[in-house]
Amino acid sequence: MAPAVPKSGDAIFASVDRVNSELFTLTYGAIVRQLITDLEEVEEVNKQLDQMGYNIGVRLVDEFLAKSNVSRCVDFRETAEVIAKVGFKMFLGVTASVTNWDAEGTTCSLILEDNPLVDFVELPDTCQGLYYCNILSGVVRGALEMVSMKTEVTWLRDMLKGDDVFELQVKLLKQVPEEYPYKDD
Ligand code: MYR
Repeated sequence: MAPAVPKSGDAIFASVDRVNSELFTLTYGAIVRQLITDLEEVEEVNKQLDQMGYNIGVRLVDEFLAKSNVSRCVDFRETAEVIAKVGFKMFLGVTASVTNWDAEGTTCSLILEDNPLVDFVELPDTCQGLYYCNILSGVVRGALEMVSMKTEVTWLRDMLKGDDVFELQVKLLKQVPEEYPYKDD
């Protein structure tokens, strides 16, 4: 029998297309607000949001691979484009652009000009250290780990802190091919 309560975070990313996007945004806001109340320190809230996102990402990647039909990417550059154009579109309803590559092709930035998570949101002065969208960095990290890529994912720009866009830096730390779930044939 299906559990009465979904595992941590599952409901949040239950395909945006099937959920009214305002309800999605307000539900996420309510979760963040509750975490602030419960944990008190914004650093702890940041960690918790990241962990929730990670838990979602490791589960969501199966749905992504099944629905998107993307084939195995040849390199991290292609993976980044897939996340930005297909993954974000599928689960967040918006696309990102990929920029700021380093010379090695292992670090880039995903730029979001539009982010439905922050509609109606304004950070009070007491929450300036909050990475409100930290769930997204966790989702990307968790999903990539399931396709063999250990990454570090960091917010560099945040519209809630006055920046013109959201910039999520994704740094490839290590690839572990044996954990890759595809079968090559
Ligand atoms: C590959 O590199 O072989 C293809 C694997 C691409 C993994 C894409 C993971 C999707 C992440 C979705 C992020 C959604 C954020 C809202």
